[in-house]
Amino acid sequence: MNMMKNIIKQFTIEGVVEEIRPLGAGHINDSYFVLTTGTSPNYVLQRINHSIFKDVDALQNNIQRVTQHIRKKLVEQGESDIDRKVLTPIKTSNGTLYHQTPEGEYWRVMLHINNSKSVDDISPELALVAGEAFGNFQAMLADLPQPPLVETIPNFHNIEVRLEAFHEATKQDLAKRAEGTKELITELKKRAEEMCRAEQLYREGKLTKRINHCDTKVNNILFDENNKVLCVVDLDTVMPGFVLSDFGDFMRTGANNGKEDDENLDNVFFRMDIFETYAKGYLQTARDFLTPIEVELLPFGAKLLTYMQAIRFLTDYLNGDTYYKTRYPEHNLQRTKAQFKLLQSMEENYTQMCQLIESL
Ligand code: GN1
Ligand code: MG
Repeated sequence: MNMMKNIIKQFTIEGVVEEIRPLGAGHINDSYFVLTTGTSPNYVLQRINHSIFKDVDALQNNIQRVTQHIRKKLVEQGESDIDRKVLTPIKTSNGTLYHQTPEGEYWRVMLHINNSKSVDDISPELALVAGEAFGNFQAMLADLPQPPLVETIPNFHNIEVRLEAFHEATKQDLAKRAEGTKELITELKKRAEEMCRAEQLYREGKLTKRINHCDTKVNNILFDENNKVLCVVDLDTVMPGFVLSDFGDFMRTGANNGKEDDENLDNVFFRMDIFETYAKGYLQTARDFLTPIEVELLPFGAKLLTYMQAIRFLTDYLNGDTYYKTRYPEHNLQRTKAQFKLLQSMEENYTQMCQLIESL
């Protein structure tokens, strides 16, 4: 606590810090809520996971460019209450976007968005506005001036690279867990070729890359008291990619009836009602820039991102849990099982999903 009070002092914040407490449930960075006295703004303090985000400078620079660009758009649109509609990074007294401690830790601060909430259980009505919000996010960033954003994690959503890492993990079997997961490994390998379709289309010049959020989990949208979307958060992975990523990752989280790591797999199945309204909302704000093939591939995107997440969780399990924070020894395995169950449920609904997109 004292250590964190010292860190927050490095940043140009207003007011007097009253309390610092843990915040949120991210798997990568550590987040804290910084409460100040009186009417001064509150803040979010984060320790950046530097073993995952190796180039913190580039990371913070991306976020600065993205938030400034969105802010400019909001001003032009005559929006009010802009500090609640886009993240505001806070600089250190040296003018830098992060603070490095003598121990080599990296910390950053942003304004906390007051009276906001994230939801894990979404309704069709919320899915509609969430779809609009993520479509709008892509639309606003479509004309971000050059140079391109840095890939903060190279090949982040490249399934071919993820599969290589997976195959390597099954071979090396560092944690001696391959035998116990044989069936899952076989099931996932069966689908590998199909899942490389987007990368293949990209190589053939038929599918383009745009700026994506690349972590459109349902809880990365903040809503206000009246369930209006305020803002998209967690901008660490905003980078060029397929729009399938953002559409798919929302489906993976928002349209899952269960939890990402649900211990009861009966809870885990794909919700067509969420798919339908999210797709409607998304197409409303994104239709202008999407190409026909991007639209056609949206249902595939849902499968792809769910599959990719299963591969990533299982790879981490096989490697001995070095990437994701885990709460118990088999956590990554449970996550894999839940993602795989969701994938199977999407497979069952696939024809219907495609028909729906066509009808929209
Ligand atoms: C990680 O930390 P969080 O929850 O924002 C991960 C995402 C995964 C997600 C799975 C940088 O996101 O890619 O989809 O966990 N972020 C990184 O819940 O790897
Ligand atoms: Mg994230």
